[in-house]
This record gives sequence, structure tokens and C-alpha cells, in this order.
Amino acid sequence: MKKYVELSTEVSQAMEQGKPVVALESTIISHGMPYPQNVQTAREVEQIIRDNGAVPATIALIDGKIKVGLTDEELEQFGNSKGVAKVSRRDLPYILATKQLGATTVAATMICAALADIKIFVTGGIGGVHRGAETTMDVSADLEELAQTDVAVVCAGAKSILDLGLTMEYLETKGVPVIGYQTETLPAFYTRSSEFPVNFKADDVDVLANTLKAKWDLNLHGGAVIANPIPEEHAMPEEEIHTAIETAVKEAAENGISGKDTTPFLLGKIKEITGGKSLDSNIALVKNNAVLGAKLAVELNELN
Ligand code: PSU
Ligand code: MN
Repeated sequence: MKKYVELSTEVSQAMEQGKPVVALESTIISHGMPYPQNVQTAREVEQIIRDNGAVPATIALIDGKIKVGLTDEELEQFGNSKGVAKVSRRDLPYILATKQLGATTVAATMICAALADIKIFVTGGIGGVHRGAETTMDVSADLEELAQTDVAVVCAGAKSILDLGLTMEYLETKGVPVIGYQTETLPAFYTRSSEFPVNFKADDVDVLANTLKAKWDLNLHGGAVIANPIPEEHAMPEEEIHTAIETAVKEAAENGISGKDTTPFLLGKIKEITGGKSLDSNIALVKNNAVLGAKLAVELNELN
């Protein structure tokens, strides 16, 4: 394992000193946002985590290594590169072996975070059961990872490019708790709510930390979804985002988009249709998640 995992100086010092560390994914950087907003957002998110008492660890595959924590130069180079591979559980070994640049999805970031003993991971949204999955069988590997790997994912719910109802059913089957932070309904990424209730509501970070501790103390392996709604002032108008998503999903089908290309295609289309407004929302919600994730990592660290 040592052969593959490389901690940055900041992360390795934090680990030695027993400080709370928060993992961050890199698919959002390479496939979720355009350059240079991607790099700028990644930096700001890292700083927010530091400002809230934890240490950020952005995870990516570079030159045959799982980098846990990127230097400023690595982040810049990564965010500005073309043809970065999108890496989920399936892809991880090959991309390492061939020393390609790889961006970790939620699933792969959870795997790498667990290898580095990091329990809290902040992102924008998770993958899930796609609409029409009853025929395409397109279910994100993120859900299987949540079923088995002990990392909690702080996110703004899931986009309604997915079938949110089926995603909740799948998570229930796999025993993954979906906990709303100060909310009773599953946030739908760009909007604060959806028609689907979360499993549990936590009004403060303390409840989140104690729930995670109980889960892992009992060896109930797997993750948890901490669903944190986008701040009101950054949410998108319901009708506008609904129309954009419908159009994007239709175009994906018409263009025969499938497999790992589906999510990046839909994200790009939605940005195009909303004239970039969805990107502003996306950036705002990730920052909001960073605040919560850092506080949660601090709290969990104190309990352990
Ligand atoms: N959803 C988003 N933004 C993203 C992703 C999902 O709103 O950037 C990325 C994440 O990295 C997630 C991945 O893990 O897409 C899911 O891809 P797939 O559906 O192919 O598993
Ligand atoms: Mn998929």
C-alpha cells in the first residue's frame, strides 16, 4: 500500500499531529468544472477547510501514485490538463499501472481516503441510479462504495439528472444512512429540497459525529451521506433547472451517451443551457459543504 499512496507534507504532518483531515475529490475539478474556475474553486475550498480547523486533502492519481493532498503546482497542472481519466473503483488499478493522470470520483476518493485513514470527505453531489436504469442498468459505483467503505460524504444531495427515488431505495437496501443537515428532505443539488424525505435529520454537527462514531464503533461498515442543502441565495429557480435537466437528459439519449461519459455530458449540457448559472451554484454549494465537512471532521476527531 505504501508503494501507491503518497501524502503531501501538509497532510502527513496533520496525520502525525492527530489533526482532523478532510478528503476532496478531483473529478469535480477535471470533469465537473472548466479551467480556471476549477482550480480557483479547489483552492478556495481547501482554504475554507483550513479556516474551519481541519486540513484539506485533495486526492488525484499522478504518475502511478495516489496523491493525498496536492501541492499548488500539482493542482494547477492537474486542473489545466486535457484528457485526464475519470477514475472510479474499476479504473483505479489500470490508471495507476499506466501512470496516467486520473481524477477520482466519489467512489475512488472514498477508497483512497480510507487507505489514508481519512473519515470525512467533502464534494458537490454523489452519483446514483440514473433515470431509465431499469433498462440501462446505469447505477453509479458511488453507491456500492457507500455500502462498503467507511467514509462519510458531505454533499448537496444528488442532481435530478438521477432518479432520486431509486437512488434512495438503493441506499436503503445497502444500509447507507442519508442524513439531512437541518433538513427533512433530500436536497437536489441546485435546489434545497426534493419530494423525497431523508432518513434522519441532524440539527447540529454533534449529532452527525456521534452517529458516525456509533456506526463505525459497531463495525457497521460503509459510509453515510450527509446531505447539506445549497444556501438559499445560491439556489436555482426550480422551473429553470428542471427544464435544463430534462433537455440535457433527452440530448444524452439522442446522442447515445452511455457509461462513464453520461454524468460529465449532462453536467456540461446543464451549464450550457443555464448560461453558466449552474456553475455559480455548483461552486457555492461545494464551499458550503466544505464548512460543514471541516466542522464535522473536527468534532469526530474530538470524539475519537
Ligand atoms: N455529480 C455531480 N458532480 C460531479 C459528479 C457527480 O453533481 O462532478 C461526479 C462525481 O465525481 C461522481 C461521479 O462520483 O461524477 C459519478 O459518475 P458516475 O455516475 O459515472 O459514477
Ligand atoms: Mn454510470
